[in-house]
Amino acid sequence: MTRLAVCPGSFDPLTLGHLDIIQRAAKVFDHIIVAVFNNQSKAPLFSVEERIELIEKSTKHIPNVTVDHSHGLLMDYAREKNAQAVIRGLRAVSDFEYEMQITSMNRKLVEDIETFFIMTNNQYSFLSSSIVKEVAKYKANVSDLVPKPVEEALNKKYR
Ligand code: COD
Repeated sequence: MTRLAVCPGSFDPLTLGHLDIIQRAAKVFDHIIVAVFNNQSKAPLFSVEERIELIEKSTKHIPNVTVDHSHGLLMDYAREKNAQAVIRGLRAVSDFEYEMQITSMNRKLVEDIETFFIMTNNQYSFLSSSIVKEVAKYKANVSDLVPKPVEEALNKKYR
């Protein structure tokens, strides 16, 4: 049986922290779908199409990763794709409460798709898309925070 996992997120934009989680998950599962969702509580900088393109460019070295998007519920999407798992990244204890709440609700919606948490590499534990956007806006160097295609896209946005 092919082990398929969905890696959901806003990815606005993809950071090296996200990429770290995707790479780790891709070693464990046969196939990973990185799925872009709009988080209703965040106003996006990049359109869904831009985010997909940036993730595709940044993950092209990982053969078992594909990129998709959805406007619906995560668990409906995961079930539709016949996924066995949802992957979430954890940076610090502060992520835990939010993730636990979401995971409990997702499990109530669909019982038999497990959520797996992967701890990020320590060097990315402070990193978030919001922090990256904040510093990029002031033209700081973000080359060690995001993949090259994202760095170029941020430079263009804030030129
Ligand atoms: N290191 C490791 N992991 C990281 C890092 C980092 N530096 N930064 C972020 N992550 C992890 C996050 O913890 C998360 O697991 C993933 O990477 C994506 O992060 P974000 O910030 O891009 O995405 P989120 O958390 O905004 O995504 C939330 C969703 C869009 C997935 C969520 O809102 C959702 O499922 N929406 C669909 C509607 C739905 O089903 N809602 C019901 C929920 S109960």
